[in-house]
Amino acid sequence: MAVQALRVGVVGVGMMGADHAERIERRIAGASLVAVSDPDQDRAADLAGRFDGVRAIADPLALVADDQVDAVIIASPGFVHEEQVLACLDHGKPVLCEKPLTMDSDSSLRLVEAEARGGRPLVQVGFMRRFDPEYVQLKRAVDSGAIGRLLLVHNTHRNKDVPEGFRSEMIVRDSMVHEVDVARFLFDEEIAEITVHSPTPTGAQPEGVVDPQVALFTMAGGAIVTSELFVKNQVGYEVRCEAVGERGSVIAGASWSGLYSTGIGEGGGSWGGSIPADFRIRFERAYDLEVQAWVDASRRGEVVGPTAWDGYAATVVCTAGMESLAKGQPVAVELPERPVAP
Ligand code: ISE
Repeated sequence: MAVQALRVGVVGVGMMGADHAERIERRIAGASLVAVSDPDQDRAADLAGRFDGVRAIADPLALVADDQVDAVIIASPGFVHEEQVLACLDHGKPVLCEKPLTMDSDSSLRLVEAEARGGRPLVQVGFMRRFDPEYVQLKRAVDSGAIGRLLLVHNTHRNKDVPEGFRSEMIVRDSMVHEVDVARFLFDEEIAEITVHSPTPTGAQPEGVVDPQVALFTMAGGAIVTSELFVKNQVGYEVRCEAVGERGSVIAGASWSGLYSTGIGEGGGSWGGSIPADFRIRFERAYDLEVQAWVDASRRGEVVGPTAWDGYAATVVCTAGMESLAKGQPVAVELPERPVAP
């Protein structure tokens, strides 16, 4: 392992990027924050000013190219990910890119191909549920055979609120993308078909916003995954996943769930403990473990966790999901052969 700490630059310091910058500086071993970049230069300067020796660099591509930056976290909006990840690949720098990898399948595939051409894996995608201790245990239980063959997975994913201007397809691309990755992760299989249903919408969203949504994924081997997405439940953040095998089931996230009392009484629901409103609290440990794993692997010259291919496959499934939402029909998911390094 390299003796030097990994010098990290963070591109995009909105809610998630600022959280990661703070994490690198305060909670991650073997790494230090050296630079940040954001189109809002005041925001970048404010954040940089909170830590010693951190520079705000206006141009994100200049941050990537900077010779004081060894590795990059990208937490900018998805529509600028392609050029920023490509820049990391061109400079041979490890990159942790927040989801979605990109906004459309072609650009995600271009990143997979560019990484394969470079002959060295460099991209980890920010599907942090794979690092959440409960999801890790659930995956272990499935892989150990303890519950027999995996037959069904049921996901619940509820957010308290969403920003103004939220649209129905963002539920698929920004929220359901996590369940897409969870399904592929648990089954070690691709998703063959997706149907997104639109039940009676909540009156809390503007007219025309389809919330909640219920998706059915048919896995390549025939198993079914259900995913409820409800992004304005007005109460708190609830995410859980139940895997059902031939002889038993396992749930991740039960201790963070409202179950019977969500929405009853003042100040949000509770069940044993409290239900946070914010995903950064629910998944704080997962983010810490994810970023620590990325730093450790980068210092070894490796990539662990979700790859560019996982990010690409998720983009393809979500694109099919948005088509299904619009047409009200199942849509098949087609993936090409996975590119390999020459
Ligand atoms: C957000 O971007 C996330 O990634 C959260 O994990 C998810 O729960 C939320 O719905 C997304 O908007």
